[in-house]
Amino acid sequence: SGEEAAAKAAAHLADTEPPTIFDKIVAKEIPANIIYEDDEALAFRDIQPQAPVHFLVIPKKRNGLTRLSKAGPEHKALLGHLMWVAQHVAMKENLGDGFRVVVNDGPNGCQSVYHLHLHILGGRQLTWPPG
Ligand code: D5M
Repeated sequence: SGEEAAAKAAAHLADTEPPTIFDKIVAKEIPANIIYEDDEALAFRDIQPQAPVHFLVIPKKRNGLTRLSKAGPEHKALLGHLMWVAQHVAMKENLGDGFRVVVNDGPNGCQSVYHLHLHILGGRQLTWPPG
């Protein structure tokens, strides 16, 4: 039924994990070097830059997306938007010669902040494979 489907969707969206430092950045409770903002997304410079240009793109509302592997069909539009923001800001940051987009997921992916974020790295010749 429609009711069941709605309950299922709500359960999937339930965000039971504790808030992270990124919520404080979204709320402007702690400072960040914000380089892009719209209704759904925020981009700011990483405090531990791994390249001359290194910024993060996050959804303002985590909405259950502690990590990429929590994504459901209801997140598809937001995920697409974050990718669009990544390249849009990369172009504003003069990364026309290329850049890298990284999502670390979970312990094996070395994720440290459990609020989905895209890393965008550029401004130098990157190497492959990563560590
Ligand atoms: O990466 C989490 C990233 O978040 C890591 O590169 C440091 C960065 N970080 C952590 N705290 C801050 C603040 N306060 N401002 C800017 N950047 C921050 P992960 O993929 O989870 O390993």
